[in-house]
Amino acid sequence: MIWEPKYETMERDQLRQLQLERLQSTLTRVARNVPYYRKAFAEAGIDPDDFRSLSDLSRIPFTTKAVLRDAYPYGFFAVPLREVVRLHASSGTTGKATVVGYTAGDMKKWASLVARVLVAGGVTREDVVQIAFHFGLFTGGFGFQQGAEALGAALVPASSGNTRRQIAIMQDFKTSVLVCTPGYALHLARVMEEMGVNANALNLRHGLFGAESWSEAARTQIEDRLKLTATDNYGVSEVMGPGVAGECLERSGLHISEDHFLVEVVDPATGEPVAEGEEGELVITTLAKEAFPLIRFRTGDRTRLLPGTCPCGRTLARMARVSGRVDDMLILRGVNVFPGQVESILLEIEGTTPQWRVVLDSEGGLDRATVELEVDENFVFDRMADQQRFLDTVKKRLTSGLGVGFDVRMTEHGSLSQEEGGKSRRVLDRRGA
Ligand code: DLL
Repeated sequence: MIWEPKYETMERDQLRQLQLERLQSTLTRVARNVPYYRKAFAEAGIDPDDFRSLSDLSRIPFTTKAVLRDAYPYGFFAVPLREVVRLHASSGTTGKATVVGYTAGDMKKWASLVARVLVAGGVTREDVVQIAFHFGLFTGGFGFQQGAEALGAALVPASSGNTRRQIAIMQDFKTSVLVCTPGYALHLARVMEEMGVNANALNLRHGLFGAESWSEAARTQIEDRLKLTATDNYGVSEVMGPGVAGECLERSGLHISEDHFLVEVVDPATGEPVAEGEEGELVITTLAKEAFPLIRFRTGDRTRLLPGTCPCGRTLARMARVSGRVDDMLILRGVNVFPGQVESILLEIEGTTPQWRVVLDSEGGLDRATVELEVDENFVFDRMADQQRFLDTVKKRLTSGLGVGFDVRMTEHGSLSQEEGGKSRRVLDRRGA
């Protein structure tokens, strides 16, 4: 099923025309109402009325997270506060958060865009949807709540944490769809196993996971252990929250709601567009937001646009799964390493778990990277020598796969588990300490 076929299967030419019209009106609105854009357009000699083609966009400067932070809290709002009906904030792991606002019209559109993602992931109005994202300033919980309600599914706002209770709810309410971070899904699977709950006896059919990077290996583990079909969905609070892009059941790329978001992929170093289909930083311009429109927002996320059409019938372009952040890229002795690559290698090795992190230290001016990892509880080492062999294997695979040496250390079970329902922190950088 497709939630809004009129837009999700629109002819590409028509879609481009719609994007251009919406872009023109967004530019006019921000030039009038957001001082930062008024000034930036004036400096770049841009008159929104002269905007004739989507390619003119490249003349407009980028909007960065730093600029948004400087305008804290309301400097980028394009409507007066009295028209705002909801406020959220980006998770703000570095420094101050960014406050984002929504008008009543924005809320309606947001609900619809999340419903698109839910439907693409296999959800119907017959489903019982348990949302184990945090409900609060984070956009995950409330974003999915609105989407599930717009769709007409039975929504269970379980929120994050209290894992045993989540599992009891799943059993008693006959939850058929789980929505949370992939890290929390794995945590749920582990606690379920500890409790002796058989996933086959649950009603789970589909799982929609997002808000952090996860690998195909993590997907396989989630599917095997929770007995559901797992899809990836992507969003950014500054841009809206969840509902920006999501996989359909083909699971070959995330369909971007291009009638609402104009995307570019640029070289993070130069800001120039990459060649078609190449990986780079995703840049998003909102096309229909009223309270908090953004022009050429640099997400910091690495992805690429996929060629070809999708058999599901949607004509919306697809992006590859986010491979990592532009800014958590580790440079170790000149070699670029992304956390997603580390995870892919780790999870191919029997006995590893998705609970891991890289700790960076500086030793005599040289970077030292140590991968700390929790080993699967059921993976018992009979002899010390077996444990050493395991660690050596991990070390060898990381080194040959990534082209740079790593130390590997096992940590106590549970020591790296992320805060319940929260996002995992993959990198601990102690080099400057
Ligand atoms: O994480 C919005 C969201 C909520 C998306 C629920 C999906 C589901 P922020 O807290 O602002 O918003 O974090 C946005 O999270 O720039 C990415 O780096 C990362 N991210 C989000 N979805 C994915 C994904 C929400 N599917 C930041 N894969 C983004 C990889 C993701 N990274």
